[in-house]
Amino acid sequence: MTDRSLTDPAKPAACFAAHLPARLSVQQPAVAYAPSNIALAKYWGKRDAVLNLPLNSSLSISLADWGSHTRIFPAETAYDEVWLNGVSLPLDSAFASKIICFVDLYRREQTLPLRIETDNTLPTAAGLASSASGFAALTLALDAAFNLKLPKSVLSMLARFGSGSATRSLWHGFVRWDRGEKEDGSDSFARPLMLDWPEFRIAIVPVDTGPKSRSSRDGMNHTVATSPLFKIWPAQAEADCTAVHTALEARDFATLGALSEANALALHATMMAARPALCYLKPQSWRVLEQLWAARAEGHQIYATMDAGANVKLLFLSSEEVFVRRSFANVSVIRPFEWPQSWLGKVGPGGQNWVSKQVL
Ligand code: 2P0
Repeated sequence: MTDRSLTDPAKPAACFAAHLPARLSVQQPAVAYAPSNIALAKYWGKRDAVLNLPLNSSLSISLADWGSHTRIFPAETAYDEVWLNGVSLPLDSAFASKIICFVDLYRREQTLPLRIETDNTLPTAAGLASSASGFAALTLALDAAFNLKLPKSVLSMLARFGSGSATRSLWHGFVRWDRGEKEDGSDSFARPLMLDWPEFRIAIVPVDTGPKSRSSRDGMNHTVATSPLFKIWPAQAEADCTAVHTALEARDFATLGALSEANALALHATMMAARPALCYLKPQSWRVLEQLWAARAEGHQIYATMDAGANVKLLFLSSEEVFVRRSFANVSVIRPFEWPQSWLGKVGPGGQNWVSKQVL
């Protein structure tokens, strides 16, 4: 499968045009924040690479104050400027090109040079990818800068063109991205689950914090194209997503943890069966899993999930936090339902948490 999601202009352009005014102007400098997220039921494989539509639904937990802040201003020159963590990037760098391709989907033929600054709060040592929070924050900031006031469901759909996992980073807490059925992707966006679980914890056990050997997008496309095990993935992944959602609603942590771990291991099995094999996990990842399984055999309710990288994420409730901090080296514990109110804005009704986009 070729990846043309940002280079084949026709279908994405139609999708953006359906929600944008004919002409845009930067109404105001804008700033936005979006959290990163970890999927408990994973997205892996596309049913349409151009529209970046997933083969299966997925469900994630957002990482509170681990995420991306993005600021947008009119550029002072005729050219875009892209800054990452305080450093100005060459426009032909991979990061800047992706950002500019995404912003061009909004601008279409208009000349509207922007200065786009992103600061990630994700600790580099945690080895987490920032594309989910980065594209979600960019989508929110563009909405504010162009004064579009689009509904969150539409923002989630637009963020999908930057990165699939970004669809889920527009809210705090648990978020579900429905794969959708329509060919044009207009029903493929995420929604927050009205579910607070203050005791829920996620921890990152860093194994390899360097750059990935292969991007998730490449790895995903390679797995779909060559792995004989991938045939069973879409149906199993959809069933896992439904079951994870049900376990969450029942606050059944043991079932939720077991399902999430099985779903992640099945994902890695499809990759390992690809030809040639794709193995993101390292010997140290397996050692962490062995340690976790030994702890579980002794009664600790701790489960694991892994993404397109070697790091292991632990899922547990607050009653295990002391044990996890004591047992796993260099672990970072995240409390997904706690974040600094001062800069994240309002908390919505029913305990639902809204990412704010703040206008300067
Ligand atoms: C997920 N991952 O659900 C899965 C699990 C990685 C493993 O979404 O091609 O960067 O930009 O849509 O979102 C990472 O893939 O891929 C991802 P694109 P993305 O979190």
